[in-house]
Amino acid sequence: MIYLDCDVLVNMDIRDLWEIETGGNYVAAVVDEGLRKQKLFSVGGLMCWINCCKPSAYFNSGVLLMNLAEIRGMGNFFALSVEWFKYHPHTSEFGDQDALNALFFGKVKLIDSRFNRHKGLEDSDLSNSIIHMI
Ligand SMILES: [Mn+2]
Repeated sequence: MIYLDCDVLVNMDIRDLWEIETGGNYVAAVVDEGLRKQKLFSVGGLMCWINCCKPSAYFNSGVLLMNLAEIRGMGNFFALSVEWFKYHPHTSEFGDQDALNALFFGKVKLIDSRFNRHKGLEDSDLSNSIIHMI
């Protein structure tokens, strides 16, 4: 299943995303540039560890290719999400994105940045991309 935020513009053939092999992973997604640049021993980096995973593996949840068969194998995903929020009431900065990174950690396929390109990046080539506004 493909999930797209409401603030994305698909400026490419969506089949390029659909045809990516997720393998045994829960999801294929693009690394979150904002967090990837955080040093591990920075406030942002440590918060990332506390919430879910290492900054270099933290993905942006605005564009997802989800492997529903694998995800269903986790059990009751809704209950797992609620449980995660119960234990992270004060540290979660990015809400659902933190929860997804925590629950999918270790089974994420990171894909090319053209599948979730942020509009604000000056050096971004927006052709043949999925453009994400925020
Ligand atoms: Mn968005």
